[in-house]
Amino acid sequence: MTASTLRHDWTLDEIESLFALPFNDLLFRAQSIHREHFDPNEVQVSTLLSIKTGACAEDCGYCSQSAKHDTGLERERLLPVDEVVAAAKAARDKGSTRFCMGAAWRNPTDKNLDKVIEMISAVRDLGMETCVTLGMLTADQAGRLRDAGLDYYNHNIDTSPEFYGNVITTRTFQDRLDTLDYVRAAGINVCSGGILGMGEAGTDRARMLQELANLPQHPESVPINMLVQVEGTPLYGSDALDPLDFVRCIAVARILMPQSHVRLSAGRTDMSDETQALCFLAGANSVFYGERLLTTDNPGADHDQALFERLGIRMQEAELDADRQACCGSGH
Ligand code: SAM
Ligand code: DTB
Ligand code: SF4
Repeated sequence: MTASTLRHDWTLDEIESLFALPFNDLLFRAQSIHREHFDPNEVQVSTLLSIKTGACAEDCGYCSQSAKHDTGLERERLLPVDEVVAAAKAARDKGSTRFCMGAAWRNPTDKNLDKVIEMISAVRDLGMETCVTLGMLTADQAGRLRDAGLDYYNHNIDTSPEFYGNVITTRTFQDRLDTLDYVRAAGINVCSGGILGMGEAGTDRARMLQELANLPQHPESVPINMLVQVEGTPLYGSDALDPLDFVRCIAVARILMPQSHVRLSAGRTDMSDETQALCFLAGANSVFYGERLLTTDNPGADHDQALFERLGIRMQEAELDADRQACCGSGH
């Protein structure tokens, strides 16, 4: 299948029919498509760092960092560049190839962006791929990030347009799409996905994937998060999702967006190794790696290395362009 045959016209009925397939049929189909486009035994690994923590003006119902929820999280100002570089080096030394820096902002100011651009340059110089997630951007800010050499911008649509207002009231679904447009137009790789287990219906999961798959270009990276329940957030106490429904969602994402990296993202500490193995079989080929996500725990690198070994999975090398290969090598 070439890029030109990728579909962007999936109907809700088609997607719901995929979800309704017997589990084995769905996984077989997803794994077959996965193998057409990727090495089935290779997983991309990214490491997260919260570069500005807490006191966020948005009210996202799942998030530990909203100023509107009392989660006991200690707020931190923007980290100094040398601390960010030290964390990136440590991640690189453990085999991570992409460093994702997250800030609890509704949107960055231009001054904020100057500092983040310094961080991007310094992390690039380590031979790592760079990703940032800073909230809403203007078209001009997206251009500045592109000029700084940023590889990926993460901005999740989080859920279906219909369920969105149940989770977030301080911005609209359309605001998210607008930022994704600016990022795409600037020529930065798009990382966009969502969260499962927030009390959404099956149709909302299908609608969320439909929105992602029917973007003019599929996001290069699609993080599928299982809600990490944080005490003090409105979504704390939501009914847990059946792990097999999570696996189904990964499989459908793989079928709809065959060339994208589908990331088994937050929530892995609450998943068995066997559930994670099923996610890889369903076509997940990326994870967050390292003991911390942004403010919550992730399985440690040792645990993941042992799991990869049990499954015969290799960690993917960084995909740097020729100039950066010459200057920085593979980063190891
Ligand atoms: N403030 C920026 C924004 O919202 O785009 C960037 C950081 S924000 C923490 C990045 C993404 O992490 C959110 O869009 C959401 O999908 C995911 N996320 C945040 N808290 C989560 C949680 N408790 N469980 C699962 N995913 C979560
Ligand atoms: C994404 O989809 N998940 C990551 C990343 N993109 C920025 C964040 C997960 C955050 C989980 C909760 C926390 O650690 O605060
Ligand atoms: Fe702020 Fe992002 Fe958390 Fe929403 S998800 S409260 S925008 S840090």
